[in-house]
Amino acid sequence: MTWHILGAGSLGGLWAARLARTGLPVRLILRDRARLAGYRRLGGLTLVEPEQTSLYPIPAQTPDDPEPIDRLLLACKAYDAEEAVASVAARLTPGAELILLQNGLGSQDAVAARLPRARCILASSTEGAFRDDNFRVVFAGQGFTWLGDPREPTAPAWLAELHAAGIPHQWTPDILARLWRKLALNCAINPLTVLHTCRNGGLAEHAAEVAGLCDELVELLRACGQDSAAEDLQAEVERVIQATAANYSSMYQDVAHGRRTEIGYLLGHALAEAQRHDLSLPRLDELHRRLSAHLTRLGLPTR
Ligand code: KPL
Repeated sequence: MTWHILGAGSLGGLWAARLARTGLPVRLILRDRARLAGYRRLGGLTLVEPEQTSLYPIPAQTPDDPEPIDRLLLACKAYDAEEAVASVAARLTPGAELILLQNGLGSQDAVAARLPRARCILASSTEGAFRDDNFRVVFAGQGFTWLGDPREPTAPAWLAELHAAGIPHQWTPDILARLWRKLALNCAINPLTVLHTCRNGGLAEHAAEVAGLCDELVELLRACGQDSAAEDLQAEVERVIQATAANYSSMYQDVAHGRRTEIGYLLGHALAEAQRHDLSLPRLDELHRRLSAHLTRLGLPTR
């Protein structure tokens, strides 16, 4: 069965190249004809790895291509997910499967609500990759991808294809706990790196502020029934800060490049859930307010 991949950014490209070089059928879906023409001029997608750099001539198409889609990896930003899926909705076969590789929470429910007949598999990934040019992806760090479907615990047979392609992954019956845990880590780390203009490691100097946010995030996770995601959160946040001390967080990088952030699907989602549970979280509120003001000053969206 063909893998259609929508969103040829860093993670989409990383999956596409590894699946294609395993001999699996892969199609990239590119936004429009201009982008498709640019891709064809380059002759394919380049993946830069520590040991080798290779060009993969993966066939590509635009969203209006007539080819039916049975399996779609949606690898765009959270704020683009709904619109991206709408652009190919008419091509999805009955019972099509989607793998939603978005950060944070909120976009997955919005996509699933639009496609009640499709199976939506949620993914949470720590793989590191970035684009250093058009259709050129640099594999920056080993990571891991958790996959799961909150509505149907049976793992799909195509996980064997991920295994064959060397994509480190595991199926979990509790993907929401993984997504919530990652969301909490990102809420505790990413906004502060933007506001203090520092690498992740710089947050060691703001330990009390980080600890205060972790306390409120734990409260929130528990209120949302995510007790396992709440366990030892602060210790893990501190571990991640140490382990990724030299890195700039993804939100820091977005802001530094003048790109829209995923604030709405991280802090925004956390605070919307807090409100739904009548929970007052003053430190997270204040963080959201400061970050929003900062983004507004830079002319960037706050949602
Ligand atoms: O996921 C991350 C991000 O930057 O988005 C962390 C874990 C904070 C590492 O930088």
